[in-house]
Amino acid sequence: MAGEAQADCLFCKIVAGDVPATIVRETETTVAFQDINPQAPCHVLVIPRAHYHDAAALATAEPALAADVLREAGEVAAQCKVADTGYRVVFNTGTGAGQTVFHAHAHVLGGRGLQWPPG
Ligand code: IU
Repeated sequence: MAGEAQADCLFCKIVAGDVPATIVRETETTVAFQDINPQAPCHVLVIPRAHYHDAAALATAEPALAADVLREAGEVAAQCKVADTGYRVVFNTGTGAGQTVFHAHAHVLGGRGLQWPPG
């Protein structure tokens, strides 16, 4: 069923506490944790607790939950103290765009200059 935890999903395991992560914020519907391979001084992933393959699937099935993830991205940026200087929220979607973990997640990146267009 849509949104159900998947036994083979790394991020579902982080939500369940079965895989360790450095959690920086939690809400009833989301978890935010440090990316294990940070690409910026602030690099935090915000995920819905429920499992969706990618951001589009999440937004289609549960738009309010997608909004929770976006709101939390802003809270993370404030907590990282990058909200004023600027930060980026990225949803890699599909292997061609670099998605490697197929549980919807927002990358919150900040604390350094960010180039445009992204690579
Ligand atoms: P992507 O957009 O699917 O490529 O992002 C997945 C991210 O998950 C990537 O930045 C990894 O560094 C990160 N990550 C993690 O934080 N902890 C892990 O155990 C694994 C990946 I595997």
